[in-house]
Amino acid sequence: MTEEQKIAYETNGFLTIPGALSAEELSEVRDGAAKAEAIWRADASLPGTRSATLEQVQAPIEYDNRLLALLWHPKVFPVVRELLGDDVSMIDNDYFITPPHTPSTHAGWHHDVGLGGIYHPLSTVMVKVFFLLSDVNANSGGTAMIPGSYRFPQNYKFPEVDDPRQMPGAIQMTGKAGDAYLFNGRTYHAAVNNESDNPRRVLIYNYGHFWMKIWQGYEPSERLITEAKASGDPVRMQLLGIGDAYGQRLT
Ligand SMILES: O=C(O)CCC(=O)C(=O)O
Repeated sequence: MTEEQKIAYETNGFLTIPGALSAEELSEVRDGAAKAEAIWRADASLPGTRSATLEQVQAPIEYDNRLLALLWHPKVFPVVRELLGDDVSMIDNDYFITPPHTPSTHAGWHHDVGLGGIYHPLSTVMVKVFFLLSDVNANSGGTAMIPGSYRFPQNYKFPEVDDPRQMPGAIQMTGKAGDAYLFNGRTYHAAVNNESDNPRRVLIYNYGHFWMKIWQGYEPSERLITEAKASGDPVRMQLLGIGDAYGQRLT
């Protein structure tokens, strides 16, 4: 990480990586996401949420290897590894499509992580990355965050609000397709309503430590495990949970 990135992350608990995907990568990833979406729409038994507030293609890495490879994207993954450490691993992954004119938010204010036995304000337990596949402005259903909230005392009581935008001190993550942002899973965040005429499209990759369980429903398929082992790539294997629970780390 650059000094600027370190200071921004330490201050806010989040970081933006403008232009994380080149134009060519964005085009490939959009193509992969469109294929995943088409398969998912054609078969209602495939996992994910289908509602007026969110369409969630669960575990997009199962649908297209271009979406899988974003897990170790060379501009983003090294930052995640630096933040979490060499025992970094995948916790879950999603493709979120927020429909235009949502009746309400799909995600009110929350922390992603609150595990027992850990004092979270001093810990980095999860880091979540968003890749924007569409331009996101302040009214197109993006993520809102409270800067610095990952360090707030564990028992801090945030105000309750009806609309996520009413939260005092909140900022909105906006950006262009191809940009990425990431945040410490303890950073207090929400999604705002999509008031625009266009769907918001984001790929989400959540990382934790190797000893943590992969979120239920996101355990990699036998196919992904077999292919990862055949690749011999230590990063790919570790990210998919292959290794010893308490000894596994990248060198
Ligand atoms: O859709 C968003 O921007 C927020 C999603 C969210 O709250 C989460 O992934 O935990």
